[in-house]
Amino acid sequence: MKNLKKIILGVSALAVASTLSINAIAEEWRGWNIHKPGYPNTVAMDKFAELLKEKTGGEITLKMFHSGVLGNQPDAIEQVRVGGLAIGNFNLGPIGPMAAEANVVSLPFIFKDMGHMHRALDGAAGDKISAGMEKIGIVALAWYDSGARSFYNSKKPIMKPSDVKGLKVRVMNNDLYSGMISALGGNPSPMAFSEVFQSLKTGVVDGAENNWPSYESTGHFEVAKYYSLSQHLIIPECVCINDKVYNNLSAKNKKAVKEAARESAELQRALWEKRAISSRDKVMKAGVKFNEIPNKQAFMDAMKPVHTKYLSANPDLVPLVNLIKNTK
Ligand code: GTR
Repeated sequence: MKNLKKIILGVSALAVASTLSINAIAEEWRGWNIHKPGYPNTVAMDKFAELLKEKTGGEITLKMFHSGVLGNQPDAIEQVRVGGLAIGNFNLGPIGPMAAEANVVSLPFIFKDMGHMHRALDGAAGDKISAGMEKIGIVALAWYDSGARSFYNSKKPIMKPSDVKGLKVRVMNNDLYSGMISALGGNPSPMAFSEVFQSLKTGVVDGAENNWPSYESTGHFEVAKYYSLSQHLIIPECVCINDKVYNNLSAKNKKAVKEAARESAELQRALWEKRAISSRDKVMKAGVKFNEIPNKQAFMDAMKPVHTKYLSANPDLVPLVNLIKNTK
């Protein structure tokens, strides 16, 4: 009897040990992405999963969930923070309210153009932003592009700041964006990305703001025909991972994960450039009423109070803002 017990214990210990070693060598991660199939980020995140498997010799696999099926973006960010999800492709906009340093990219017109944003993110400012994100449990593995966001609406062309007056404009969840619309005299309406089409269609909101590919892929162009090239926000995106998941990896796998994310970012940026053009062409052909902004400085001046208010409430971020502004 005693011997039998010993044997049973021995066998179950062996079973536990082998499960542990299986867990140690094979990890399956879940990843969140808001975009549809074919969108540059979707293709690039699938590539990331493929490279991850290849570079870790199958030790890590990533199952991607696209089209926001795992929930809205602020919730998904929270899930990556607490480890309910391992990976997400996030826009820094909704990360900003949780990580102060990441929020500076949401100050309107802080970047002059895409080149300026890339140089800042790839340099010292990017390191400070990453460090701020690590404080909330998120490691940024690589940066994706998201173009420049401009206003669109169903009512009229926006040529000057006062044209926004009285318009109900959807924004992402971030007080800086609400402040930006209020500064122009509009009514900000924070709302999940997935709800915007219906809200535009039924007149719950008059307009929103986004880059060409999202304006096109969501079908917003069908229900909000005026696109006005304000380019007021250039917000980078990240391939983000839960810090514990990342820090528990072997040095070899950490390197593999970073490499896979960076290679996927190269692909995303190349696809982005093409998609920005093809999306613009597609919506133009569909009859979108497009206009340039004759005097962008007027928008910068009108949105200046957003910077002043934010930096007086967060004086410790002034050096980071200056670092970005002075990045050549
Ligand atoms: C897109 C971005 C998404 C999401 C969306 C939005 O450009 O890629 O992550 O932030 O905008 O407006 O909610």
